[in-house]
Amino acid sequence: MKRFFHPMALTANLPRRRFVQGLAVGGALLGLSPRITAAWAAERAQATTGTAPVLSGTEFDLTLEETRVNFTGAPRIATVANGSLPAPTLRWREGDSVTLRVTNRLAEMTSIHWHGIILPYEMDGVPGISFPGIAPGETFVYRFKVQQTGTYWYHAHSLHEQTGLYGAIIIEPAQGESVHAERDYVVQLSDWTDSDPITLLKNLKKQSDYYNFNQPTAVDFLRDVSEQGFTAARTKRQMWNQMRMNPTDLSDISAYTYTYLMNGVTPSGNWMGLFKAGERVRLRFINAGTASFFDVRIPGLKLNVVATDGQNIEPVVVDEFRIGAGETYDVIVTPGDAAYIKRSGSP
Ligand SMILES: [Cu+2]
Repeated sequence: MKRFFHPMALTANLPRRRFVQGLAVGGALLGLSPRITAAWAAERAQATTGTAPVLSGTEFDLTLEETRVNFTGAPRIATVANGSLPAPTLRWREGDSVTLRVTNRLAEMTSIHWHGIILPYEMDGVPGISFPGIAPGETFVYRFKVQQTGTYWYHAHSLHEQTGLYGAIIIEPAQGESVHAERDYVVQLSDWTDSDPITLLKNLKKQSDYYNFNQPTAVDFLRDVSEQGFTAARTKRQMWNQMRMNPTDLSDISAYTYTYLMNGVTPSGNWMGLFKAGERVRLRFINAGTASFFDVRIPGLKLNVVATDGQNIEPVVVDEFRIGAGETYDVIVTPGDAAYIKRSGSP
C-alpha cells in the first residue's frame, strides 16, 4: 500500500500564517496545455489558494469562473468561486432563510449542489432533477430555510468539482454552539490533478484499474504459497478472480496522478493553523476529494470526534480516522506547547 503524507503544521504561537505560493507563472505558460495561451492567461487572475475567505449572513453571491493555478510547477486551469480555491466558506445560522446567487462565468453548463443540506428539491442543484444546470452567463438564485446545524460543504455537481469548485458550509445552532472550543478551523482535504478530468474518466471507463500500478504478480503468488501453502494461495487467487476484483484496488486514482491539497495548499505548502497551548481547537475536516479516502492523524494528539456529517455524536476519542469522499468529521484537539504535524495518508 502506498501512502502519501500530507503535513499540516499546527504550530504554537507563530506570529502569522504562512502560505507558500505556487511557482511563478512565466513564459513557460505557452505550449504546456492547448487551452493555456498567453492571451488566456493575461485575461485571468491567479486563483487565491489557502484558507478560504469566510462569507456570513443571509445573502451570498458566488461567481464561478476559470482562473490560473500552479500546484506542481505546471500552470493549469482551475474552476473556482469568487477567485478562491477552495471556494469561500459559507457561515449560515439555523432558522435563517438564505439567498445564494450563483453566476456562471464559465464557457460550459455548471451547477452548485449543497451537500447534505435539507431543502426543497428545486434548490438542491443537481442537474437533470429540477433544472438542467446553470447555463453560461446565467445567474441561478437558490433560496431556502436553514433547518440544521453543523459542518457541511458544497460543490459543483459536474467535473468542475475536480478542478476546484468546492467549499465549506458551517451552520451555527440558533441557540449557540453546544460544543465549546476556543478556535475553529476548517480543514478541507481534496485531490488535484494536472490531467484533464475528462481524460481520467475516459481511462477509468475503458479500464477500471488503469491507474493501479500494484497488480498482483506471480511473485506475490509464490510468496502466498510459501506463507500459506499452495492450496490456500490458489483458493485466495481464485476468490479474487471469481469476483473479478483485485486486492490492491484501494483507490481508482492514486498519488501517481493526484496532488493532495489541504485547504488548497500542497504538502510542500504546509497549511498552518495557530493556537495557544491548552486551547480546545475544533477542526472541521471535510473530504472534498473527488476520488480519495484520507487517513487522518496528528501524531502526539488524541482526536476527540464530536460530530460527523453535521450530526453531533457521543464523543469518541481516536488516534486516527478514515474519511471518505463527501464526509465531514468535527474533531476537538487540545494541543500542548509544541508544533504538530497532521498526517493524512491516502490509501
Ligand atoms: Cu455532494
